[in-house]
Amino acid sequence: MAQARQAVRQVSRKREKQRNLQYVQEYKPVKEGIRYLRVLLCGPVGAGKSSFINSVSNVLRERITIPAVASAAISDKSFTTQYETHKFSKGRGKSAEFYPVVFNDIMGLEDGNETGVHPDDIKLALEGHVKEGHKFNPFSQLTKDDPGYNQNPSADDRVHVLVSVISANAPRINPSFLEKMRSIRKTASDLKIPQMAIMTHIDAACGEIEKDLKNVYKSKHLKKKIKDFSATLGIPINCIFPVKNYSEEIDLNDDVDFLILSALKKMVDFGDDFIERNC
Ligand SMILES: Nc1nc2c(ncn2[C@@H]2O[C@H](COP(=O)(O)OP(=O)(O)O)[C@@H](O)[C@H]2O)c(=O)[nH]1
Ligand SMILES: [Mg+2]
Repeated sequence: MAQARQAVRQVSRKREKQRNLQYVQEYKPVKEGIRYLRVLLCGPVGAGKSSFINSVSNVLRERITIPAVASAAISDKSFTTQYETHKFSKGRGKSAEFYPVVFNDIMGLEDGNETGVHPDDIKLALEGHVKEGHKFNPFSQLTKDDPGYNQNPSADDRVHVLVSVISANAPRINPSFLEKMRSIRKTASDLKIPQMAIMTHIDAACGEIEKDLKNVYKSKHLKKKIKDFSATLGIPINCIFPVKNYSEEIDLNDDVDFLILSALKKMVDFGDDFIERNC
């Protein structure tokens, strides 16, 4: 009996995954002049931002793809705070194009002004004022005369959804990170940009989840983590999505995909609402 119930659950999860996959693969912004729905991932070094972007690439393209962003050389890579848009190719050869959902990531929020991107620069990024390829300087903010400053951002240079990225395995959230994140979230709220969060490393944080990702909604430990995070950052619990990123896997896995897709679908929905109302 229990086995039969489990089998039914498994089938319905697979269906939901397939539905969400099709939904994000087929998504297109309907507003004229908007080619891209832009998601900005924001969080400390090592939280799993690059891995999430790679995971989205794997899920959308339905195979393990070569990482667009390497995470191995963490010491150098993480501090090259260049503003770069990550796109995912759709189709192959001559007919290749890009999915309309694109990602930027900004890191190093937790280390004071020595390595992190200044919150004011992140605010400029939200409004689309940061040009592609601009290298953030933690010691001096981007100004209007800078070549990296985009004077006239188009509607798709702007950020359409802000996602905080946090590791479930971090012992505590750094207070200086929290303060900066709050100030960025305030700006995003003023701009009416929708906000949500993903909690990564859920496998590393909880043995039960590591054994079976399907235990994600049963884990008391994770529930508490999400509740605490919601309280400190002020993001509602239902806008915090637990994910396990692809890191060492050789093949795709339905349970990993399921969580990535739940988060991704929400990003698309939130971003699309913003585009509809404000662009
Ligand atoms: N176990 C596990 N490892 C992860 C997860 N997400 C990222 N990692 C690993 O954590 C490290 C930092 O991730 P990375 O994506 O580079 O973080 P970033 O600095 O935020 O871009 C890398 O070694 C990843 O393989 C996850 O969900 N689970
Ligand atoms: Mg990274």
